[in-house]
Amino acid sequence: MEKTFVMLKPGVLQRRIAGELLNRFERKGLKIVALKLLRLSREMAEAHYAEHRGRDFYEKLVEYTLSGPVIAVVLEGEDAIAVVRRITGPTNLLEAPAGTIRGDYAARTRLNIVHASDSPASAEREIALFFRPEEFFPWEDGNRDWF
Ligand code: FUP
Repeated sequence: MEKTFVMLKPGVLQRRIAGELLNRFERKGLKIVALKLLRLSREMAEAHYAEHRGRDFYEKLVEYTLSGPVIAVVLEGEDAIAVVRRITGPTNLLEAPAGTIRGDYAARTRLNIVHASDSPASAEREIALFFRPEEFFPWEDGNRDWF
């Protein structure tokens, strides 16, 4: 099953919408297999956004990412990478339709409140940057009949 990485950026906790956003992924049927609250180090934020180093928005983007704790999540499901990107919406806030996370909540592209992997290679890299193998908890749907 495909895995993808999601980071709920500092604006999510500040706006008290962490539960609401996690619910969007869960109600679609994606499985949470790793999750933690953490504050990034500058090294980690720079490694995460390495591809953007040198762009005019880079420093402010890193600053925003460091401005408070983030929630890091690994989600699992069929075509999880594409499904999650549909739920988060496009990077450019003017293109993000209502009903997507960015369309509903992002007021500026640079503050687009959520990150989601955009390819299998970036999912693998980002998951490895944020999680150690022992922080994964795969589980089965065996208890479904109980509720
Ligand atoms: P995404 O994969 O959708 O997060 O998009 P990118 O990796 O292209 O961008 C990472 C972050 O850089 C975005 F969350 C916001 C910021 N960004 C800008 O501020 N301006 C831009 O033109 C592009 C990206």
